[in-house]
Amino acid sequence: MPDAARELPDRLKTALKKHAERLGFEACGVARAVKLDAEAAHLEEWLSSGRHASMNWMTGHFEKRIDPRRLVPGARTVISVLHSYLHEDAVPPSDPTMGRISRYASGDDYHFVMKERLFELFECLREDAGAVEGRAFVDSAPVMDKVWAQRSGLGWIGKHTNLISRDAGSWFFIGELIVDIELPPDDPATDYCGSCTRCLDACPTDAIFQPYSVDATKCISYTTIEHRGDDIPPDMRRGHGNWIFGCDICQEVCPWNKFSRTTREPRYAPRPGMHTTTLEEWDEMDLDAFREQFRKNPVKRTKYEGFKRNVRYAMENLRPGTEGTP
Ligand code: B12
Ligand code: SF4
Ligand code: SF4
Repeated sequence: MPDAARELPDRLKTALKKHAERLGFEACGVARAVKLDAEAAHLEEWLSSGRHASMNWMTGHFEKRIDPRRLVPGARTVISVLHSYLHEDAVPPSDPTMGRISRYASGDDYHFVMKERLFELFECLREDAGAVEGRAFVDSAPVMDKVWAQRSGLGWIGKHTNLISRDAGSWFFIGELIVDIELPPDDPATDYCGSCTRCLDACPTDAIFQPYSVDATKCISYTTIEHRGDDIPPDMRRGHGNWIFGCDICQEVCPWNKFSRTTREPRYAPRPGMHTTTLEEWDEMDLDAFREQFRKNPVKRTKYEGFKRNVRYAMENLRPGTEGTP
């Protein structure tokens, strides 16, 4: 390939990373759009062991999930970005009479916010490169977000199974542009967990059943967000403590989060009351107030009944021995 032809993709990639920085992303990296073989085996094993619990949407579109070219015809490159949601006022309270809502759910729903930013990034790429076809994804389709970010050199998948960056910790969302032009790929990131086991030791429900594997049926994030119904076993409910939406424990104890970065996205700022409301106050919240508080916010995913159930479990945990009583 002549030098000039080789230089163009390099220049496009450098420009793309600058645009991403300016748009508020913590990092941006590039990988070749190929079939994921090793990861497909892990996914298959995870699904066949029932670790996905009731998330049956994880079983669909297997071929698309492990091959971006099946999802976006003509795909040649996966561009991954990290978007921090860490905010200094988003600290779930440790006082057991207060409800703990995961940091990621403090402000506006990332699906909308990040997608908008990704479209802006796509426009920048089109302005620089000319005709580019592709799609933007934010946890919105069968795409293995963490795998692509790892392959793009943005970080490694830690033993708690979240992606960790050496210079941005793990308090971020991941999104992608899958496009039909070729850009020079970045080197994949290496694993820096070493002999650490803090996340495995701290998980109150032993959901990280072996390093790099989470059993959703035991994960508080699953039981408080995705699980429908009031049939969560008592020992699992006790593990919730005062978490009423999601769980941040495995990331709170991770030493790499001392390198995390505060978000530059104003829409991720915590809404009033998110981290300062008592369980009793949450328990008194009626349906209209719930709709108002969590409009365009991740908490609405668990629905009013699920949220009230979570609050009730957390209140039972204040009075041990009462779980399961009506
Ligand atoms: C399903 C899902 C969940 C499920 C299952 C979690 C899980 N670990 O899979 C539940 C509801 C529990 C969940 C919880 C959370 N989630 Co979630 N979730 C997803 C989703 C939709 C798919 C993940 C997936 O593919 N799982 C399938 C299994 C097979 O993959 P895996 O556990 O990641 O395993 C990989 C490796 O660990 C490895 N592996 C697996 N087994 C083994 C075994 C061995 C021996 C080895 C060596 C390797 C290995 O291979 C797999 C593939 O590479 C992604 C979005 C997306 N589209 O990717 C978000 C996503 C992973 N979630 C996210 C977040 C923020 C969370 C929470 C932090 C939210 C919270 N605070 O409550 C928690 C974290 C819990 C945790 N410790 O994982 C972010 C993570 C951002 C980041 N920094 O990594 C994502 C990427 C969404 C996004 N776009 O930003 N989530
Ligand atoms: S999110 Fe909570 S319950 Fe799930 S693996 Fe991490 S520490 Fe365990
Ligand atoms: S707590 Fe330790 S083992 Fe767990 S993800 Fe962080 S560095 Fe890896």
